[in-house]
Amino acid sequence: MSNTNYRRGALALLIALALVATACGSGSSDDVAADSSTTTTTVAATTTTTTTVPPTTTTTTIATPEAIPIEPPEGYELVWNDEFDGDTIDLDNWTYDIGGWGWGNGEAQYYTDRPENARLQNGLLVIEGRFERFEDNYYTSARLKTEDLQEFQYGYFEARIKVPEGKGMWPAFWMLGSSFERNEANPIEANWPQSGEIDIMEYVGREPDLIYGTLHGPGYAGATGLGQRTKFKDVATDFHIYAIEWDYDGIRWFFDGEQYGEKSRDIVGDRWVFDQPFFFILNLALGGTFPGPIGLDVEFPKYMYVDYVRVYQQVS
Ligand SMILES: [Ca+2]
Repeated sequence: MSNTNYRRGALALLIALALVATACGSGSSDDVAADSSTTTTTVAATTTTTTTVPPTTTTTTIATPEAIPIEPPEGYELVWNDEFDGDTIDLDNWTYDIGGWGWGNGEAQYYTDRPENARLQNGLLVIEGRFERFEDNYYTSARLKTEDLQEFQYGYFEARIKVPEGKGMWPAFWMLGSSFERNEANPIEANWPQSGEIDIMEYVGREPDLIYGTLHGPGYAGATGLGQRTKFKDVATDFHIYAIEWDYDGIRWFFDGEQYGEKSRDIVGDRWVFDQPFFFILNLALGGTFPGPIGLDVEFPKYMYVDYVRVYQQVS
């Protein structure tokens, strides 16, 4: 999910397209050239843009889905979970990534920590993608993480999630290595992918029947990540359980309890970086190089619902 290099080309393309759109949208550059015999101040006036963003609608959410009891896999026990049953997000478990710089992927949203974008309702974590002007962005959403709060090495990790459909939607349940560090002065710079990334689930609305599970590390990041995907019709119409089983030997991916992929440490030799604690990230990105542009027919707000996150580890 997190990435820098291979997506920069597309980001540059998006910026170029935006510049072209701005130039065309002003509808005045020709007029300026024709009417002005000098290059004086008329340009500033004609390039003023007005942007109308429709008001956001009142939020709605779905009812609590039928409960699934906590049931550790054979040989495992529950070591941590968040069922999202309270009134407010538990800040002993979660913190926020905040900002609108594209997150290395040309993403369109500004991530906030406002309840408009992330809250608990009906026993669910609700992440809401909104079409609204915020700072320099035209969309908002949320990205929650357990960094420095809940980090785990090895185990069986699962979340029950209902993803939103629609072109440009990019919900994800994933992990970064606890050694991950971002350069605050230049956030695109980080020690990724050396720090490692485990994508338990990625979903892009333009491929509505596909679920992606991927590893990123040194020499196998971004477009060359070690991935697999599984096909399931109408993924976005219901809750599903997305999980991995991770041990010293490798990582295996599950969709509703069925294994659909496996990556063993042997395939990358000493470039395997999955022997340290990792933290969780839950987010709904909007647009960007992996999902592509947000569809013109997409109706906001969009919701990603998470019923729980559960961590099991082997009984010692
Ligand atoms: Ca719940």
